Amino acid sequence: MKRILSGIKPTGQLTLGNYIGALSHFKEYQDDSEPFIFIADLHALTLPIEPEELRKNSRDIAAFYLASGLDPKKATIFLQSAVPAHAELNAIVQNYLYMGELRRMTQFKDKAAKLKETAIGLGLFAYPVLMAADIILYDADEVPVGEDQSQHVELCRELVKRMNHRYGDILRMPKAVVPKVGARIMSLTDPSKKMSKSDPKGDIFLLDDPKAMRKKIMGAKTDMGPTVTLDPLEKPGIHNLLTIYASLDGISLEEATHRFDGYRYGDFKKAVADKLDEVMIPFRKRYDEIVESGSYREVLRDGAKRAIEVAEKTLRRVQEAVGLLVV
Ligand code: ATP
Ligand code: LTN
Repeated sequence: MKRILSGIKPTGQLTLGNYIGALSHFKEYQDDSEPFIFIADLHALTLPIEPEELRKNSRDIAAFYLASGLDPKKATIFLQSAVPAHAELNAIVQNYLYMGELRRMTQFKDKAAKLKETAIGLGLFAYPVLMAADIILYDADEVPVGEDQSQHVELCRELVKRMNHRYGDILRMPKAVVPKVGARIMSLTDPSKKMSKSDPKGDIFLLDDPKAMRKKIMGAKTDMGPTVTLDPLEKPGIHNLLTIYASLDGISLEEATHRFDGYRYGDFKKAVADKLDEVMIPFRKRYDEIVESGSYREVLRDGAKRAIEVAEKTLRRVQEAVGLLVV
């Protein structure tokens, strides 16, 4: 069966961008593939974070995975830090990726630009190395992610090519799968910037109450001209709202544009807010129930057991291939 792997790092409250670009797609694979879906908590340590916040964010992501419809009988859901093989494989594969390559990564450049040189941790620089280890460990065929992560998956492909060339075909070649609509949801206050949980201006958070979500949609920055048309360059704000609507409704951007052709901005925004209610209110209810019941704990424990079994096998294979003495 096809293997799927993806994760989200618990660096802050999840946004609508995380939901539309990544989270909402994971369940689509569980009937005909084998999804491994994890909480990238080691990755969350690459920037300073309070211990209590990290713990709460990790729990929230587990609950969001379940609330999104992932079924723990079909998908393996686990914490990255609960599977030691991630760190072990990281220690091996870091020798096959190069400083020049890592320095070119957009995410590193963006995050490092906000820090003093002396405050840039080694983990932030080496972030894509650990991410490559995550992917390789489960022999993933496909990695569903938002657009901003595809560069990291490309680098992982480069690593696989390199190691397979050197040691024979020991690793599966993964590929990034980016959604056709909604791979890059933009900030509602500045549609030239990605909606991002670490830069919360213009974000909709999955834990916002419905009133707050509506207010943010109604106040979203729009563009010149009174009515809805599809024009990503001249009307980036409207384009973003059309993308949000289309993704939540499961239709194409063209269909959404057709549906709102000639609508005034206010009426269109109201329809987007209504659609958001329709999807988010039941989602939030499921999340509350899962957190309340604590059922995510057992899911994570069982998931880690299953993940360890699979990951250990790949780790052995790589250890043997590179010449470590396995006894
Ligand atoms: P941070 O701000 O901490 O860097 P983030 O909000 O960019 O975080 P990640 O944890 O890096 O979120 O991403 C989790 C998943 O959500 C990834 O697959 C990523 O590509 C996707 N994603 C993040 N932001 C967006 C967005 N604005 N639109 C679509 N997908 C997104
Ligand atoms: N970098 C990802 C999280 C992540 C990931 C992965 C995604 C860590 N390891 C492996 C897919 C595959 C992010 O969401 N920023």
